[in-house]
Amino acid sequence: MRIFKNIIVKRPCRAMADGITSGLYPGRPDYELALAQHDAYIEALKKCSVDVTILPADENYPDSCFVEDPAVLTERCAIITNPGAASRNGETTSIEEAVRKFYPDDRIKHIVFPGTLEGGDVMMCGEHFFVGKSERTNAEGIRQFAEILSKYGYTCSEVKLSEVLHLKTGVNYLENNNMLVSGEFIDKAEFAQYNKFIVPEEEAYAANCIWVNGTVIVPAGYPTVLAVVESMGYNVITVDTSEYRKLDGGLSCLSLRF
Ligand code: CIR
Repeated sequence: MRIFKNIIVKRPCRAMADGITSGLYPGRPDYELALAQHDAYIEALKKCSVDVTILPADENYPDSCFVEDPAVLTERCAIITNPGAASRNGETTSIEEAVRKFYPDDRIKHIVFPGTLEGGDVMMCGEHFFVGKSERTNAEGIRQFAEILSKYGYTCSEVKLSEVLHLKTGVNYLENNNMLVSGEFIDKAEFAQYNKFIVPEEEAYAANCIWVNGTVIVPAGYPTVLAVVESMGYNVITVDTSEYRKLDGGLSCLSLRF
C-alpha cells in the first residue's frame, strides 16, 4: 500500500477574498471562518499518520493556500509546475523553497514556458498519472510532464476536460482501485478499469475527496458521497470547506501529499 509520510499546507491569506472564482459557488470567503476550517483540515491530516508542514500565508498571492497547483510531488521526484493562471504563476517560488527540504536538487524538475500545468490536473493512480488538458494545463505542459515522469519509470496519459476547472475537480482516486467520478468523467473510457462510484450532480463538489493512508477525508455537507465512501470501508473524516468552495477549491487543492 502506498504511504504518505509528509503533507505540505499553506495558511490562507486575507487577500483570498480576491482569489480567482468561476462564481459557481457564490459569495466572498469569510477569512476568519476559512482560518478555522484550515485548522480543522490540518487536524484531520494529523490523524492520518503524516508530518504536516505548515507554510505561512502569503498576501501577495490570493490563491496561494491551494498548494496542490504549483507542484506535483512523487516518491521519486518533485515537479515544480508552471501554473496557467497568471495571478498564480509566482506561487512556485515559495513552494520550491519548501520542496527543497524534502528532495535533493537533482530530483527537482520544472515545467517551463510555453508549457503550463497545474497540479489540480494531475491524478496519481499507482505508477500512472492522468493529466487533464484544461484551461490551465496545455499540451506542451503535458508533454514536458510525461517526459520527466518517464525518466523515473512512471507513465502518463492525457484526459481532455471541458466542464470543470481541474481534472480532480471531478474525479479522484481513492486507492484500492476505487475512484469517485462525476459529470463529464463518468463515461470516460480512460477510467473504465476502476471501481467507479458515481457522484450525483447535486453533490458534484464532493467528488474532490482525498485518500490519506487509509483514511478518506470528505467535504462536509454531502450525505450521498459520505455514505458511498463509508460503504467502501474506509475510515472517514469530514471537514467543512465552504469558504474554499467559493473559490472553486476543495480538499485536494489545499495540500501536497507525498
Ligand atoms: C483557482 O482558480 O486557481 C483557485 N481559485 C482554485 C484552485 C483550486 N485548485 C485545485 O483544484 N487544485
